[in-house]
Amino acid sequence: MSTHYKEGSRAVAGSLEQYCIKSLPEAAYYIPDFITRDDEERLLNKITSVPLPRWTHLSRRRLQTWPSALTNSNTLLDSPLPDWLRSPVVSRFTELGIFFDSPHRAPNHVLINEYQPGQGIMPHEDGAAYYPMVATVSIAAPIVLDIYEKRNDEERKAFTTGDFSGIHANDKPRYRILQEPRSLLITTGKLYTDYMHGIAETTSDSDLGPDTICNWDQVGDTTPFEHGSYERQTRISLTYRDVLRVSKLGNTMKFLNKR
Ligand SMILES: O=C(O)CCC(=O)C(=O)O
Repeated sequence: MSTHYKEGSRAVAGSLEQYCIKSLPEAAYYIPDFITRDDEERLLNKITSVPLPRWTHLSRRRLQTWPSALTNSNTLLDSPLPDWLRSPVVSRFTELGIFFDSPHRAPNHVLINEYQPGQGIMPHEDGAAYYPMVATVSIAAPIVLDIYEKRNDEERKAFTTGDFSGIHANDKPRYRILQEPRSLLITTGKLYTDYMHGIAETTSDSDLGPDTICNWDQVGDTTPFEHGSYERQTRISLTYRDVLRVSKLGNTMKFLNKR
């Protein structure tokens, strides 16, 4: 069993390695055309046809949480992801060996963020509730993800407590990753734990090119960006994670409801 596991890990590292963004600290992987246009359309249809209360409206974006939000103690009530979020995405993760080493060997939680032009997300870190790996499928439009260094304790604290008073976080990002629709971006390791990420609130992403975008040579098609910028359109991300603490209470409640 353990031998098989080790062999698997080596194979995984081999197949993922070709997608590694080499100019970043360890580690990020970018895979253009991870899903097909049909897959993208199916996901879009599902996401946009859920009942309105499924969306949480935030000031700068809206959000769906699957299968449910975490409890106050960062625990997930055990419940499977719906089929449309599992197939084909999670089966492709399995083929690539992503989440192979995570506690549940697969993602159990998905956040779906929708950004209109001009919307974004403040630089932040994803925190300790999750195994340190995020796999992000982008759909509908491109967007640039900014990566920031965490520089001091005060800033670290602000991002943990959410109290940004006294923090001037408008420094330039250290790295920028261009995410095309249908692509997959995986961040893990030191890049996950020691850096923050965010999306600028802008109506156009500019200054795009080989010197400013760290995955430029891995972008599937640079034609839309050849003038160095593009106008934002509505972009949706699906971020897959493995929540460390899972309570069986979720299944018990479902059982009781069925009786
Ligand atoms: O939409 C994205 O690509 C980033 C989302 C994000 O930062 C998060 O869910 O923590």
